[in-house]
Amino acid sequence: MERIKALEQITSQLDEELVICNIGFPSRELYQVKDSPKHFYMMGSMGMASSIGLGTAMAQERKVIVFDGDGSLLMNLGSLVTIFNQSPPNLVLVILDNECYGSTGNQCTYSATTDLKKVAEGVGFKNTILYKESEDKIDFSPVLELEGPVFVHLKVQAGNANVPVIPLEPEEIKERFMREVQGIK
Ligand SMILES: Cc1ncc(C[n+]2csc(CCOP(=O)(O)OP(=O)(O)O)c2C)c(N)n1
Ligand SMILES: [Mg+2]
Repeated sequence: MERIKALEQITSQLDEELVICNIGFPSRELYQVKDSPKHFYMMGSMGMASSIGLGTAMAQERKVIVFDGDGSLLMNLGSLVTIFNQSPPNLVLVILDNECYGSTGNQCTYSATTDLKKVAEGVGFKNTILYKESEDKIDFSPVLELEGPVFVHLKVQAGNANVPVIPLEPEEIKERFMREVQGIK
């Protein structure tokens, strides 16, 4: 499955959940398929989506879905250990694994040889789910019913959709997200 299709299918099954998305094309693709004040697009740093998701999950009760990349998770693997040990029941970490740094030209990561689901299990995650690249339908409801933290390993095709950059300033994204979390209209 293409990454944009995975994002489209999963977000169409979400309602009140907050979403934190990885830098680069994943955020651009998510913005293209669906924008919402419930979305926080991480436009600066690799590796930080999972940490921001952890903080957001711990600070309030709504469910938080993090879309992270294989490269970004590998850059900040310590975050996985912290997430497991803090164990927020409302956090779902979805790794969109295309086995490469897709947003910067498809340079290979090590996720073809290091199984990220097994890494999460080794860290201690009890609820881990794999969606293979060959799947063309994602039923996300079993994931949403599980107690967090949940680790979803979603293998996707390499390649980026032809989508424009997000026409919002980082400050705007942060401020509307904070208003949403605080329940301010
Ligand atoms: C700390 C840091 N290093 C490098 C970059 C440049 N960079 C932006 S996105 C990206 C690739 C991200 O790969 P991955 O997390 O696997 O996501 P994908 O684009 O493959 O979906 C890189 C290297 C950055 N923004 N921040
Ligand atoms: Mg990647």
